Amino acid sequence: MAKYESYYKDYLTAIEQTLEKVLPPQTQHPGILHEAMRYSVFPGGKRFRPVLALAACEATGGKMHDALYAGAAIELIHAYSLVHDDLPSLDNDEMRRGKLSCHKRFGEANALLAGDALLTLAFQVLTFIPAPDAVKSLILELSTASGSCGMIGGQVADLDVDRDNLDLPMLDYISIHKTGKLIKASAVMGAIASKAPQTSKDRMEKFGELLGMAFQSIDDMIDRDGYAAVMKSKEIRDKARDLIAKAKREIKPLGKKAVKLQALADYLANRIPGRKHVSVD
Ligand code: GRG
Repeated sequence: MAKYESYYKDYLTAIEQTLEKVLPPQTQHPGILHEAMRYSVFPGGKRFRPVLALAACEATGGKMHDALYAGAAIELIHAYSLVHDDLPSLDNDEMRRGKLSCHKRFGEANALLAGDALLTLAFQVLTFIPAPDAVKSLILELSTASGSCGMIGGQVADLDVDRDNLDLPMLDYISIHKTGKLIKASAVMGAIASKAPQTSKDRMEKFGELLGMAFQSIDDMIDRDGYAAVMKSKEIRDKARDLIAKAKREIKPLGKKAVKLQALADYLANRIPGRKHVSVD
């Protein structure tokens, strides 16, 4: 597959433009807060979740532009979660994406508040979509995925876990909630944005779940964390490949419309450490 950045260039350009549009300029009062918000969003990482939302939207019959506000909202939630996760009371990370973490650059109070404001902005952005029924469904999906029974629930479980007695069910719970729910929501929100029928939303839900699990497994292999504590590298690799293969089978019936979604699954497969391109069909 062509390099991720060039293959998804049109998506990535549109996502950056949308984020640029919705984030208040740092010249707007309170400048320090808007600067900290922008600092945490630009330059971004892979933008995997909004890319997934746009690809899911196209795969289910929409145009990528239909999912831009949904994608931006998801990325704002992702950015807030990283800002808060880096705080001294959580992971206490000094660096993020090769630069100082938000609290190291702006102070702890400003980082906490920038995270709050990114979270709040995400839901405001969803109201820019001119379809009230879709907005309601998108708010429900995003709030459920990122709330106490989703991403935050997973983070709390991760904090609580006894690191000397890790087991697979607990790691699955953490992975599914902390990482998987927002990735699943990205796929489902793409389908909501395309006004897809329930069958397609169900398909995106399954696809997103599988991809979310694979994403965390691969991340743990790269970071030698999480699953890497209880599984051998080969086992995690096989598990990730199996999840991705299942995900790809799930969207096969969508045909050519899903070519970019299929490619996203391949992109993940290619992130599995220790291998060149693998076919996961
Ligand atoms: C503290 C509210 C709160 C939530 C914490 C998502 C999360 C939950 C914490 C972030 C830390 C972490 C390593 C989570 C696992 C999910 C994950 C792999 C995040 C990194 O996502 P990428 O790889 O990052 O998409 P980029 O930089 O590409 O955006």
